[in-house]
Amino acid sequence: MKLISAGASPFARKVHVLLHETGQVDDVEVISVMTTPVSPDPQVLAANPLAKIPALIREDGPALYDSRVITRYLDAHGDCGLYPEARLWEVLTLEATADAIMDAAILLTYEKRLRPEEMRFAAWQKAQWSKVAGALAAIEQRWMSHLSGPLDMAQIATACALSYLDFRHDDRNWRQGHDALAAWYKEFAARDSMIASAPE
Ligand SMILES: N[C@@H](CCC(=O)N[C@@H](CS)C(=O)NCC(=O)O)C(=O)O
Repeated sequence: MKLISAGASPFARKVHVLLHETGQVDDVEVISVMTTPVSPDPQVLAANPLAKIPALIREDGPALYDSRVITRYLDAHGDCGLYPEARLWEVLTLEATADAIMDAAILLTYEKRLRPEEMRFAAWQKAQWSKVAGALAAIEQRWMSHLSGPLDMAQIATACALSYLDFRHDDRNWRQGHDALAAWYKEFAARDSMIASAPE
């Protein structure tokens, strides 16, 4: 299998952390690309019509895309149990919450790095950050006991989302008002899988 990826992508990092945690690193060759909405990489486009990473190229079927599809596939492939049946809907909902943090944070990154200064829209930026803030508050209030349970894909996604906030939006100080989540993340970030996949 080949994984189209980029070092800075939190969505791709979910896949890398899963591969490390489940001993599947050697099953996947990583193809690193640089892609943006305004300058899509041709290899990404060939694998995913939406031109987004990650994408997983398989020998026995069409390329898979959307990180949640890839992680679910690799979890099944390695029989890893990161989507446990007994907690499936909780895992999927928390993973979706973490992915939504990434979506809003990435849009803010594109706004800062790609959009010409005179075209930036402060109210829209504020709205994107309010999605991040709402998701952080919900996790802090409702999901801490889930986060401290056995390892699953929702925990991995949450850690990748928080790390991306540090990486690109450090100035927003996401830890403020989220003490429990910050403490949980500090511990999770020390895992070998997180260190091995840290953004470049
Ligand atoms: N829902 C997708 C989101 C993936 C995504 O937004 N990836 C970003 C990089 S972190 C990307 O490829 N952006 C290029 C674009 O939007 O055209 C997933 O979970 O894989």
